[in-house]
Amino acid sequence: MNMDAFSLKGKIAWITGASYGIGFAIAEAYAAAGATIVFNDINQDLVNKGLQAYADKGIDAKGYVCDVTNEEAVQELVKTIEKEVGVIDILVNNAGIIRRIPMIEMSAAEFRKVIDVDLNAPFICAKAVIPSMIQKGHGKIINICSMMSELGRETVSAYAAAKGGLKMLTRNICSEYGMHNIQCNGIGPGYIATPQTAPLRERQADGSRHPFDQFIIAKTPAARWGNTEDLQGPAVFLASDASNFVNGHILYVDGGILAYIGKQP
Ligand code: NAP
Ligand code: GCO
Repeated sequence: MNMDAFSLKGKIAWITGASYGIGFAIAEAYAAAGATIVFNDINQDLVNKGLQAYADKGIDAKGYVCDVTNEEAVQELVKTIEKEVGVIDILVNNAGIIRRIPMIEMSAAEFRKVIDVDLNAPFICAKAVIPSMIQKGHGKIINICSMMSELGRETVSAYAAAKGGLKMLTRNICSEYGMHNIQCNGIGPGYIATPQTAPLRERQADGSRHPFDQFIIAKTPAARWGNTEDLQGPAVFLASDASNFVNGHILYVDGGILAYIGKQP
């Protein structure tokens, strides 16, 4: 086997919401594999923060301000990227939010906001890049799913509904566009130490670990939270030619959580 199959040389990768966190780590890995990095975030301050962070890593990334829930803005952004950088080979739908509210206390507006960012936006971004991928004869779409694509838990009804839907959107893009040599797969991270999960890991007043922190340690065979670097290899694989016959798959990178009943208290 030629290991160049794992290379991303000559490819243009657009990672949404990638000023920091999981998106940034994936972009860093793609750059190391040879890709040109394009990212967006929701405001200029975050884009500037991201540009500096990429520059600090020696990555000449292109950053744009774009709210991925705004279809007109996304269509315009893709046209700009195609003019200024080139046709997008790899889309990572990473941008996401979570609102941890008991369902019966959550407003419909709050529920819709999570669905808008975590499910409607991946549809909008994939719809914007697929026509050029068809013309080019190949494409890779990677949707960042979640444990909540498979499991529920208290207070994350909107997020679980969105991420469950994102799993099926992934399978449907595979089904509808696989004939054009477009592979659409998902990555399902376990519990990863990023700003999004910081509230679940806060030390208690007495210095003890957050109860949820202890819970995740007991639920994970690896007995640790994931870090963003744990996602880099799987993300490169799904973006590379090495996965050209992998389609509609959700690759869980969870340290074994989904396989494990949990450590006896
Ligand atoms: P994060 O630290 O909160 O970063 C999310 C990024 O998306 C932020 O830069 C955020 O900008 C951006 N964003 C939010 N709404 C946006 C919009 N409308 N348009 C453009 N950008 C937007 O989250 P993360 O932990 O890195 O998670 C990244 C992805 O992985 C999310 O889809 C999340 O659901 C998923 N995930 C995370 C974990 C985990 O344990 N951390 C596990 C499984 C899946 P702002 O700073 O302005 O919000
Ligand atoms: C939560 C967490 C999770 C993680 C991730 C797990 O409140 O349960 O935020 O949802 O973010 O999605 O895969």
